[in-house]
Amino acid sequence: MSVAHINPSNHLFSSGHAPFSISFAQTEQIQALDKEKIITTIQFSATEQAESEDLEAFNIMLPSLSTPAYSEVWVARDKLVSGQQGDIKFRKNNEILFGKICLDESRFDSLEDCSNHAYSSMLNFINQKEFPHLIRIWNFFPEINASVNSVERYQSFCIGRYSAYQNVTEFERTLPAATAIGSHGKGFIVYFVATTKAGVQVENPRQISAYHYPEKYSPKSPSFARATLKHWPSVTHFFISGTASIVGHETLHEENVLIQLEETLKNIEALVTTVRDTHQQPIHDITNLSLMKVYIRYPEHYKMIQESLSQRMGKNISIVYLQGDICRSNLLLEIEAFAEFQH
Ligand code: 3EB
Repeated sequence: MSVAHINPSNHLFSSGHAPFSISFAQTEQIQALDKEKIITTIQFSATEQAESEDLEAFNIMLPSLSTPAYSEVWVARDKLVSGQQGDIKFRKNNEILFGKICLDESRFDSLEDCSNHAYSSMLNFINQKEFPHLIRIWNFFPEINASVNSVERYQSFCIGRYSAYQNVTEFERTLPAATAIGSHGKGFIVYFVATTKAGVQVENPRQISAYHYPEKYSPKSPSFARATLKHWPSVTHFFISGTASIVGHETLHEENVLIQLEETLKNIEALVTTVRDTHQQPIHDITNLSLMKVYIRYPEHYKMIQESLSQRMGKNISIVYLQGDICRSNLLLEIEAFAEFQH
C-alpha cells in the first residue's frame, strides 16, 4: 500500500510552537478541525472540485497517483480572517498571510501578460500590507511544455514573472522558494505565503542559482530561490523548492527516471547539508524532512518511483505523488519538501 506510512495526525494539530502547520490529511480529519484556523485545504484531483468562497478549500488539477488522495492542509495557531482584493483572495492572522490568484488566461494577450499581471498584483498587494516578505510560492498552469510562436510557455511565464520583479530593488535577494508545474486545469494559479519578517534564502552548491541560468532556458531567468528558511520565535520552517535532476544548469539522465530520482535526491541532500552546516539547523539527513510532494510526468513511472523513494525515506516522512508536467520537457520528475525544526 503506497501511503501506508503516512501518519497525518502527527502534524495535523499545531504543537502551539509554530504559527502554522502543514500536513497531508483525509476529509474526515479535516472536518474535525476548527474552521477559523484552517488557512487552506488544497486538493489534488483531475476532476474539478467545488471551490469555497474564501480559500478554505481549492483544487489543483493534478491527478493524485497515490490512493487514497490526500489534501494538503494548512492550519494556523491563531484565528484567521479572509479578504479579497482584485484578483487576490487571502487569509491572514497576525503572523502569516496566505494568498491565491486564479486567472483566466483568455483575459490576456499572452501567457507572459497573464504571468506579469499575477506577479505585479501579488507584489503590489504584499507591499501595502503588514506582510511584505514572500517565503514560498506555487505556480500551476496548463501546457507548460507547449510552444507559442516558438517560445515555450514556461519561458513566457518566466519572462512575465521577471518583468514584474523588475520593480523590486535587488529583487534576486528577495526571491522565495517556489514550484512551477504544468497542471491539467485551465486556470493560471499562483498561491503564496507572506510574512512580516523575511525568510533566509538558501541556494544549492550543486546547482547554479536559477536566477542565473543561461539564456537558453529562458530569455529571462526563472525567479526563485532553491529553498527558504523561515525562523519563528520557537521553530524554523524549511521550504525546499521543486527540485529536479539538474546539475549546474544542465538536465542529467534524460532517459532514466530512476537515475533522475537519485540525482534529485542528491540535490535535496545538498540543501539539507547546507541548512545543517551553514545555517546550524537540527537536521541530519533527508529522512528528517516531514513532507514531500513528488510530481511525475508519466503515470507509468509512479510505481517504480514510489517503491524506490519510500524505501529511501523511511517512516517519518509523508509523501504524496501527483501527475504533473515538469517545466523542461526532458525532466521526468520534480520533488518539493518541507520540514519544521524545534529550537
Ligand atoms: C529547476 O530547478 C526546475 O520557475 O518557479 C523548479 C522550481 C523549477 C520552481 C520556477 C522551476 C521553478 O529549474 C524547475
